[in-house]
Amino acid sequence: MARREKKSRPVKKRKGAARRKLGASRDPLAFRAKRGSFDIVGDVHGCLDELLALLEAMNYGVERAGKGFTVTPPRGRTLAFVGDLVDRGPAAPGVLRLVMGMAQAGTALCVAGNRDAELVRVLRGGAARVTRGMTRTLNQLAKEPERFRAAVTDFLHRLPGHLVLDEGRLVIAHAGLKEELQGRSSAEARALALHGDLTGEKDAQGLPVRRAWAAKYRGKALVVHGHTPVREAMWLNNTVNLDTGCAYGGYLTALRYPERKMVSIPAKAVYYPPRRPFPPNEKLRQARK
Ligand SMILES: [Mn+2]
Repeated sequence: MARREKKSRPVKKRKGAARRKLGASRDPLAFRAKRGSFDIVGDVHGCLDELLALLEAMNYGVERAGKGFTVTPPRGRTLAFVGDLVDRGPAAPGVLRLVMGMAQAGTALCVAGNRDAELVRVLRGGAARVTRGMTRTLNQLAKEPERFRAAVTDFLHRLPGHLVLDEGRLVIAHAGLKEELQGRSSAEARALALHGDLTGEKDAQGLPVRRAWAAKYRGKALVVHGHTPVREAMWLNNTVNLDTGCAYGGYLTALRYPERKMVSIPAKAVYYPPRRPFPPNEKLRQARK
């Protein structure tokens, strides 16, 4: 496991400061006191071109630095990701370089998606079967140096299951998270945040059936999530789904918080065929009742 960053990190005297580095712990409360403005990006799935266009549309400064990027957010803003950086799309290593670089610089936060966790399992040789979308990511990573794969494994493994931000007013979790589990570090909270509330059944397309947590959500914190592709960003109670299926030829979407403004970039191509058409939002809403 790559531990390089530990050696070079200066020791800070301020109490609790060490916790504020993403990856220092999986504590979902490590950034609870972080105020300011966030730009929260939905499931990227290796769609680097769209991510760069999205950053440009939000006035982030982006410079290429070798194989990576130096990204400068507009003053007072922090980028955040709902997870699923990898799988399916054309340029997972580039996406990882960008996010890892920003996390290291303290300009981006990220929570783990189920596909990110799956990639860690695969890279460690622990996955039972590898999907077609993940094979694509693995082929891309095979062209990278071993130390980059090690750094990716380490970075993704250390991602928190969810994050509480803005003094508890904002929660970011890949598949969302009910109020009782927000701020909890338990295995249950992590499993729900990464995979959703699975019933154990499969639908007609062979995809797992999930319980509709958002329809019942009455929590005070705004929960920003992804995981289930929808045609356009979907608000439901105090939750919002930002997975607009970029890898499937949809859009890459960000929520600007606290403004609650959406920014979307259309996918340049259908990178991966969807297993089922995205349901129109109205239908999805009715199905959740
Ligand atoms: Mn997902």
